[in-house]
Amino acid sequence: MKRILITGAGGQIGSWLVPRLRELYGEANVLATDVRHLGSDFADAGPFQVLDATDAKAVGECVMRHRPDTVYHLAAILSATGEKDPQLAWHVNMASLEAVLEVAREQHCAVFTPSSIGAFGHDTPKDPTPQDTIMRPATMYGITKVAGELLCDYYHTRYGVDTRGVRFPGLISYGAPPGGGTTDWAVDIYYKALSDGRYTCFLGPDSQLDMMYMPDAIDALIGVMEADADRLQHRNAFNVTAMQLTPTGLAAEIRKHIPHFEIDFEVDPVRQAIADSWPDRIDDSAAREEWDWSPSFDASAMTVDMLEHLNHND
Ligand code: VAH
Repeated sequence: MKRILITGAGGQIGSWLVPRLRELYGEANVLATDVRHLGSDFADAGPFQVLDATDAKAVGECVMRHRPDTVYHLAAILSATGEKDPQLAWHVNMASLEAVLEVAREQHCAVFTPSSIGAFGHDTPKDPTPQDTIMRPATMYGITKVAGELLCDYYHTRYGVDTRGVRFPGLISYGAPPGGGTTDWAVDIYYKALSDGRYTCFLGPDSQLDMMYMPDAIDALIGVMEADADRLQHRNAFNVTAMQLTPTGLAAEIRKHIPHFEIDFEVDPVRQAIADSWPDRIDDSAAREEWDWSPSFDASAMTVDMLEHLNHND
């Protein structure tokens, strides 16, 4: 039976991943941790511990107590927030990864670390963006993702640590709010469509980015970690995507259900510059070939499911 430790468990991904892993591996085997206390709902649902993932000693002590065989390391500062304090983003994203990799090396844990399409930059081919290509990101977040990919591959090659990761696109979900990313518009739009019938978008109308519905993202997180290691030509990290969306296109999808929905635009130059440096469409054929990646939700199915759950206040 697998034993799992998750850092950043209270974030947009973690709040979905923890219950899914507990269904799969048993509640007692999945220890959720986060730098802040997540309230009784979270803590009462299974093993939880406050953990600052940048504190190597605390991470080591937590691993020695819980004895996980796999660490899902989700704690990180995202792109837009990272640009407000780049030095903090570098510290949080890299000190925490170093702490996790070092204890994984000593205690023989497998490690999942999410990368992002934010690891690509202006010089990267935009459509399609290959699995193996130039990576010169324009944000501190992207720099930590490229450095993280290289560090994870190094720990695999040099020390044999089973490190794996995926480059996530923008992730769309209900429940825990997104955490200060450039793709947060694709989540906020659904909430505002229901509450106000309108949404003011911080990216321009035709800003196309890769996106994915959270149930597919969770399948990718678990799928890559359960893949047969002998099939993997890549490890850190795999391109994965499910759809390409623009604000105009997603608004049209929402209008199929809320006919009067209106969108307008107040472009945030910082987040627009970040989005402009990212791919239009990534090629995820390597993930499909090496571990059978295959998303289930397109924009239409995602919109039906999102509106249904939000209408029921999930
Ligand atoms: C961000 N949601 O916007 C994250 C993600 C591709 C975007 O990495 O920073």
